[in-house]
Amino acid sequence: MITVLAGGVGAARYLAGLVQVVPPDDITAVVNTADDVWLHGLRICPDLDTVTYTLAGAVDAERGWGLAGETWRAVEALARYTPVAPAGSVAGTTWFRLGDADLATHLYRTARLAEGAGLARVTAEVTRAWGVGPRLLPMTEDPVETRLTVAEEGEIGFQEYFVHRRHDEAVSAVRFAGADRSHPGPGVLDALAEAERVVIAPSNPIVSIGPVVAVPGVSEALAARRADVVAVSPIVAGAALRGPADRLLRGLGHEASVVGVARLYTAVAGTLVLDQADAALAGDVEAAGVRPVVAPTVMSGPAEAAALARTTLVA
Ligand code: FO1
Repeated sequence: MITVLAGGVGAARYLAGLVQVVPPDDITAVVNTADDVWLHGLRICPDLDTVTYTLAGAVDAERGWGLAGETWRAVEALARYTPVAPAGSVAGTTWFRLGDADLATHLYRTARLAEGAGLARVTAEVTRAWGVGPRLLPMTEDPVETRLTVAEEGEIGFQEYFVHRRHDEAVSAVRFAGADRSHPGPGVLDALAEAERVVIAPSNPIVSIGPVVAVPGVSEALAARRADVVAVSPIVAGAALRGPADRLLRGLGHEASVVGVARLYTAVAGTLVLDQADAALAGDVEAAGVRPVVAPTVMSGPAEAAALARTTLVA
């Protein structure tokens, strides 16, 4: 079994490569849930859904999230109510766009949670409905929420930062509210202990992998078998391939480079796969206490994703 620590788009693409080289039912992904939101009375789990839709071959490939061929009639109809919603109400929120077909996933999940099912069980049902082979485990079933401190207002929620403000704001602190009281989701610690290899996907180390590692017991489980843990840098030539990872790293006082990533992962990963563009920094990664493996990491298509997956298996 291979266990993968996963955020959203980068992890989903890596997993789509991994299923080409390993039997899908040998793969477990432990997925970030600190991006989750309750909106319109619905529980939305963006990273779980991004991974599910990608592995099902149903994702909108250009956006990287949501469903291909999606329509937006519900959210467009909701816009009628936005002007009448009183100050402080989120009922008329349309900046977080829920597609018509995607809504079905949130409806099903929310109804099952209301019936008393845990998120791990509901996730297994959702992935089964989509014919997804790998097992997706929520990092926790407890509420954990990424909160970011921005210059003027103080703390804001993750989707407010990421979607509403287009991650275009300086962040001086990040915390995972509730993480200290949370418990690993069902199966998570076993998946970390029993895997032949644990891969930290090329996801944002601060806001995607950070929350997973902040769940009590996870960093200890990784540290206990650090030699079998291989991380993939999401930073290539000093920049994130998508999203705000480079700016977040700098804002929080880290180096926005493979060396900064290596320093963050030193306690939990024995090996870091870095792109050929960063080959000159391999010595500095080694000096940070992580064994560097230089290989192509940019997943421009399915063949490149499969090649990266192969690299992480032999690294
Ligand atoms: N990302 C956006 O940039 N804009 C959106 O309106 C948006 C809606 C959305 C709805 C459901 C879902 O599962 C994901 C959605 N995302 C949207 C992506 C999401 O914000 C990010 O994928 C993650 O939270 C970061 O990993």
